[in-house]
Amino acid sequence: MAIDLEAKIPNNVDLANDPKLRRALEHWQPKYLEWWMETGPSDFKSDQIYLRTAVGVGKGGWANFGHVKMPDYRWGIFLAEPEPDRKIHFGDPLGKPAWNVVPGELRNRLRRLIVTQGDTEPASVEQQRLLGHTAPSLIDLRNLFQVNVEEGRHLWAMVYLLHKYFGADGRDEAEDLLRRRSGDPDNPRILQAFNKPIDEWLSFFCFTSFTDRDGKYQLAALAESGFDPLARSTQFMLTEEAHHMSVGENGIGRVVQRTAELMQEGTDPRKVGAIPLDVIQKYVNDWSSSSFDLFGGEDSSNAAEAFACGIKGRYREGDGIYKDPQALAQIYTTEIEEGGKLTTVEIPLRRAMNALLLDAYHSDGLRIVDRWNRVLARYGVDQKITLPNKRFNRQMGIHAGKTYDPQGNPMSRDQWESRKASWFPTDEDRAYVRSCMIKVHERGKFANWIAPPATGINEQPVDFEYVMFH
Ligand code: BYC
Repeated sequence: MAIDLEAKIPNNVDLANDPKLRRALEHWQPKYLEWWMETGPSDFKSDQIYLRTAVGVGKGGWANFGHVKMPDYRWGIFLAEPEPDRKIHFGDPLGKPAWNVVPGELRNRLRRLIVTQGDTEPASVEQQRLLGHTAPSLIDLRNLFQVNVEEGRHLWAMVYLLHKYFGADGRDEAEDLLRRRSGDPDNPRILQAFNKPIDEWLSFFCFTSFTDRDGKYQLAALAESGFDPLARSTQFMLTEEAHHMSVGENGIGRVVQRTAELMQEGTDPRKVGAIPLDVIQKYVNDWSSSSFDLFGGEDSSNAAEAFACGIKGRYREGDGIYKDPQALAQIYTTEIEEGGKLTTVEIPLRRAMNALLLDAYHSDGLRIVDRWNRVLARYGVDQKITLPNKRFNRQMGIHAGKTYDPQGNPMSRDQWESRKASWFPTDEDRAYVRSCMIKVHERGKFANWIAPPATGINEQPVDFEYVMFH
């Protein structure tokens, strides 16, 4: 499908030849901009930010880079190229042609998944709205805004599906996506981690490391969908998502590097406004465990239904890595605390789809923590950052209400309460981290709590003018 970049809404979905849909989306567009102005990044609206804008879906050269004012960003609708004669490759409809319309009986279930996915996008922008004021450098400020505008584009991706395929209900849902607010007690965002405040950069980097990574795994599962427009939307979103996770992974890596440099030279990080390793560990514990909850329950009839009816697959299902694409008559085993000890439980595989996705995510988390630990080793620091066990601090699923230490060992509620302050940021830790957040707007300069990145953006130097203030 040709890409129309000149249209009011850039797109490759032939909006020009669908006047009803085009009008509906053009009606939603000013409301979206109003939402952006009200709850998007506070200030910086007249500054020129060096941003990447999606302009196509091809493998090479799908984006342009240039200085843009954020409210002028060209938010568009882009679906990956269709695969001719695509067949559903898992669940009960295995081998049937992929759907290009929503099967009536799947309507509610699909809409719920699309709305839940869509809701996380504006939520994250709202959570991060004040961070620009304390950015540790120009390149970090630019990366924050890049993540923000692309989360806005991901909202567009889901709103397109709601408008195109779900009639009046879809249009209502699209309006509601702009009405809910992160952290609002009366009208919060749907998933819990998207209501947590992010008011300093250590949380931002943990969020982009761990919560955006949930995004990667959920989008990858939806990219397998038998509902082809959802599969193609999420496939393209994954292209953009990779940068968001690298902002987090490299961001924490740079914080760890700065702390390690100071430790190597014998300076206490706390004396010079940098972040001690034990505080970094507490933030990792907090954000990773609340991201585990985003996978839903390990034993879930919702997940079983979504798999059975062909709308949400397993991670890399299409690569043919699973023996049985229908996941019938197989058992998933895991361990749960019973009477103070770990006991093995068996879950029919289809009901364990969320647990399987969490397993893949957790292994990926171990990989990034390992990367941070290699930085520590390079500076001769013999401490390590650890990723908590999947059972730790769970509010959703089979472990909710139970108490485990970060290694996953069961413990009593009293023991847990008495150790809590050593695992999670205390009020003092949070106040200290906030006190380190000092804005740096000079080209090529960095706050003292974070090392410069190894490279710049789009082959520009690290000291490039990533933000031009008006
Ligand atoms: N908080 O059967 P269950 C991203 C609800 S992040 C609150 O155990 P299910 C991004 C659940 O809705 C990726 N409620 O689990 C990252 C259900 O409610 P109903 C976002 C929760 O339904 C950074 C009930 O509990 N995408 O893209 O199989 C920046 C029982 O649930 C939570 C998606 O999530 C929770 N943590 O799975 C920007 C993909 N967990 O229906 C963006 C779409 C569960 O009984 N969503 N509940 O009222 C899904 O696939 C599923 O909705 C979930 C839950 C995986 C979230």
